Amino acid sequence: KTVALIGVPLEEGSGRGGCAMGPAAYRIAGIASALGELGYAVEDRGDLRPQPAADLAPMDRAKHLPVVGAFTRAIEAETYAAATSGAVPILLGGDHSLSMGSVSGMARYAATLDRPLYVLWLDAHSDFNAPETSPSGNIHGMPVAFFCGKAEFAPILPSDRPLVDPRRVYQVGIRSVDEEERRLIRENAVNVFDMRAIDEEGMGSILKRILADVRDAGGLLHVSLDVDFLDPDVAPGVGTTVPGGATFREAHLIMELLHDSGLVSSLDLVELNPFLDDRGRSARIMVELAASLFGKRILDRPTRGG
Ligand code: DIR
Ligand code: MN
Ligand code: MN
Ligand code: MN
Repeated sequence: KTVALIGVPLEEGSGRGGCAMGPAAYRIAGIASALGELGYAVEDRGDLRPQPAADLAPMDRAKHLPVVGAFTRAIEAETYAAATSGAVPILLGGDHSLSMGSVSGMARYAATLDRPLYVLWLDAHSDFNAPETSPSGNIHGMPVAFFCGKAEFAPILPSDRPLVDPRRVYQVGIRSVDEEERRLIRENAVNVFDMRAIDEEGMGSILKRILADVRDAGGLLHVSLDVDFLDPDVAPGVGTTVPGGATFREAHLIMELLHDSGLVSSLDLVELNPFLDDRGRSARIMVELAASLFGKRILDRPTRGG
């Protein structure tokens, strides 16, 4: 089995500098050897470095659109190519606007298999703004609306591309939603599990329900992990920390359940800002979580219920 590392030194979607150093930090934190030790063939495809798209006019309400749009196109193509070659694409971000490309690429791949694409969005934020609703104009707050076809703010990708059904998007860890964005996620029936749901129901029980939905539908599952899903005490290396986040144990449990499910087709690691990190701690935690998702475990345990 092959995993393909795709570096995305993109920070223009986030409104501040630093995320462009993310791919380098993941490589220094040992992502390739961590996955290699688990028995995977690791294919590092290097970093994408597209020129800004000359055909995309700048927009006030979607900052740095020519850069983000050019990345979206390159990421979509590279993710699709990696998946088609039989590898599991792992996007090393870069800010969360990169998911416009990675999820769109996986949606195209899933369509060739005639299987539905599901998305597990692990984040403090819903990232369902459109340019008209965003209070910041930062595109990293818009990727879910984009790949669901609910924020077509420029001709970035072909208009007839496969979209993700928002009812197949599961958001876990949510604790910061903008006023207008709240209306959009409700209208579009996105599945949102906020921190209260996690506290009341438990992370394991929520994840098992989500995975059962994906399995029953014969779906592929794309996982998008934003560093700010984690509590700021666990992972400080991110520009948009929100108090009350997931613990390391909750995140680790998710990763092990994802591995056991065998459903994960692709992964984004996003929003790491090494400039804000504490001696590489957040980068190492993200690598540890990725390794758990790909099968690293503390103890062997008997498979329960097949
Ligand atoms: C806020 C912050 N909802 C915005 N979003 C994100 O600017 O749209 N922060 N994704 O990480
Ligand atoms: Mn995000
Ligand atoms: Mn976030
Ligand atoms: Mn582990």
